[in-house]
Amino acid sequence: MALISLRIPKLVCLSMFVVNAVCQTETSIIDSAGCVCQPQLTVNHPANTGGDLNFTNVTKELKDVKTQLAKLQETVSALVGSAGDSALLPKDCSEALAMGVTESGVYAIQPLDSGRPFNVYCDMDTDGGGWTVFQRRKDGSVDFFLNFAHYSRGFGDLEGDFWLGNEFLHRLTREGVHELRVDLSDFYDNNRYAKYGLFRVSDVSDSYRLTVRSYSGNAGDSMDNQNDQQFTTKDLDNDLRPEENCARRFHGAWWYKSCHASNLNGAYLRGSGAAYGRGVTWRYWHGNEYSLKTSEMKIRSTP
Ligand SMILES: [Ca+2]
Repeated sequence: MALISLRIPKLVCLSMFVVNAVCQTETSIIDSAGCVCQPQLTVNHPANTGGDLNFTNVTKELKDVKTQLAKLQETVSALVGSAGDSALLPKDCSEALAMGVTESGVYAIQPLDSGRPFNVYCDMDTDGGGWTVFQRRKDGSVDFFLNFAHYSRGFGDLEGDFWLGNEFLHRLTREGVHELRVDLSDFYDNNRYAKYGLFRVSDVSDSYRLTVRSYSGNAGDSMDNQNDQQFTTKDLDNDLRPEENCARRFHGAWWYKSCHASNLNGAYLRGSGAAYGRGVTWRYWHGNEYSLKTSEMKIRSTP
């Protein structure tokens, strides 16, 4: 006698009449709720007549199962899709903070534009938290003397020394008002900061021109000199110094004018005696011949 063996999951209702009903029993073929519940179903071949479940019925049940599986797959796909939906990501670290994230670290964000999400380091500890960090110098382990394309897309390690990328900076600051905070330390473990009420970076067609205004803090205003300047790298001279590239002269990449009062992407020269203006400098704290130990630049959207 030919047999067709059909394995179906226990306690799953497969009837087209009752969906998602709880089966009454594991042993009956069709229970009172109209469900097919038996874990292993043995069906007679049509040639062997008799019984309620003939081949036609089983074929119909199989079609129903197939339909329900397809629907289930659609539902699961939709759920997985929504779980990865960038619309659920915060637009920046300040929104992440508002959503309840209180630990500093790396998080995915999605600015309010059509671009892709990307990872940033959120500083949730300093000055109320919610800061999206875009630059860090910590130990000199990363070479910052790089070209325009590197600075556009960013480089380094978000947990260590890095530049997030001018394209991301533009995407983060194109809408709304953002403040800038610069945290600095020297090799005597002194800390200073500079804060600016307005910070914005234009797009690549304007060479990521900087807008920075409204200083407060205790490090001195060493960004004002760079306000309204385009970004200059060793391979793209956008500065106002004629016949010389400020990035090459001062071994950095910055919003040089002609040239700078700060050079936080400069060479990591470790403290005093650094070559004039070439180190990680902040003129109105330690002057141009002292290369700072650490630097962090971060932005936060303001309500
Ligand atoms: Ca020049």
